Amino acid sequence: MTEPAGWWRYSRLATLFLATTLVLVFSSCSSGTVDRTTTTGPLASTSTVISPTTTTPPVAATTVIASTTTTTEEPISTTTTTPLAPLRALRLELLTDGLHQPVAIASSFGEDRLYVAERTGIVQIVDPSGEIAATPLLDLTDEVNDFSIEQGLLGLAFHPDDTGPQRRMYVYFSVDGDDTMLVEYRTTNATSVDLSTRRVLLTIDQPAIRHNAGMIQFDEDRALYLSLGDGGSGGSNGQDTSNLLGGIIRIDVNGDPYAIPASNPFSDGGGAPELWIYGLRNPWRFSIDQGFAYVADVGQDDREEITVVSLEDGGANLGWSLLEGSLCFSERNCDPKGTVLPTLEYTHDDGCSVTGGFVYRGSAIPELFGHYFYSDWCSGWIRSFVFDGETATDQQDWTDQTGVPGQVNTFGVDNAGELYLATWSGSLYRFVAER
Ligand SMILES: [Ca+2]
Repeated sequence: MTEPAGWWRYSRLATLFLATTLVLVFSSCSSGTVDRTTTTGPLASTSTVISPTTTTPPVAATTVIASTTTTTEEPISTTTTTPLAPLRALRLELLTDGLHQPVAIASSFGEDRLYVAERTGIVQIVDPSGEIAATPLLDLTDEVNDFSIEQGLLGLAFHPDDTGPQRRMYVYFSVDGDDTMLVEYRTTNATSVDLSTRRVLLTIDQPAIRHNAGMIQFDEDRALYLSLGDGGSGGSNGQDTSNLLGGIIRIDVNGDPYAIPASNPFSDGGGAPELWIYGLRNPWRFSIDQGFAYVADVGQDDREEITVVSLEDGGANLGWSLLEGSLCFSERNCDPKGTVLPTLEYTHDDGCSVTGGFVYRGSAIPELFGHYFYSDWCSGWIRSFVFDGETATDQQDWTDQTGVPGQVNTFGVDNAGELYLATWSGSLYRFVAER
């Protein structure tokens, strides 16, 4: 991206998406390549690269269950370990470049198989080798409205409790009239959905075509969280707790059509009972890890931000549109008292649209255990930090090792906790170690 700095001030994300899309179209027509700008932002000068300085190499653990000859004793569990060679570099392994605008990655039905939501309304099945199944899991293209780049099928999650062939899955998408919906389906098996099980949980009145967010996650108590942008109408929905816009909602899907968790901050009044936190502009991607939500909120003119919020801190006000990051936005001399400031923020000299990822909890790269990964849609760098309960520590920029994969739409994890990302141009990558 080589536009002058002032360009951003008067742009909106949708305009950016459209403009960048046109750049992509034209560049692919003319040369077949995309000019990917690498970043030299503030982190670059201070970031460090993980070097294997530990004297005890990380190990890959495998558990062996020893059978016993009697039925009255518990099996004896022993653990054998295989030392791993030192991590030389973090790489992105291309699984496929055959997706179309992938926006969400979910897992269920066995390790490594991924379900990838494409913005136009299709849920593709991708096997561990990167092969895309000939028949998608779900095709909602007749219903999904993908007119604007911020509309379409935007969120996908499976219910973590379901282990049989009939599993509940949740999709969030735009429809005609520009409203958005949260809908539940049940699978018939790992490769098909019973469309007759469709159950509409929510229809959300949207004032405009932008800032629809749409990430769906479950916590350990099996509450469903859905991020909703402020609607893109320029109003103050972020600070208005009477509607669901500009917040993350938390609902219990075991209801008709859902129930309100008693711990929700407005379950007894004072705001929309579904609302969990508010003060958000366009929380496109967030994830939940060990009692915390990592909320990445796409900024307006100057700042991109990630705020780590305890799941026990319902009612937190993350500031928008009083604040953009830690800067006053709607008022020149604002009082940020009562808001939660970002755990991490960066300026638009360093990107334009944060893409939140996940905390790595896999076993293939133990050096990354506990590191939260994220990217920026315009710059394409790959960065991580470790949340220590209060601050973002151990901030690292991995781009020298991974390269810039493109415009990162989303991250995802498989059932084993291994990390993936998908780009606007349709590529799906797995994070792998070079040893
Ligand atoms: Ca904020």
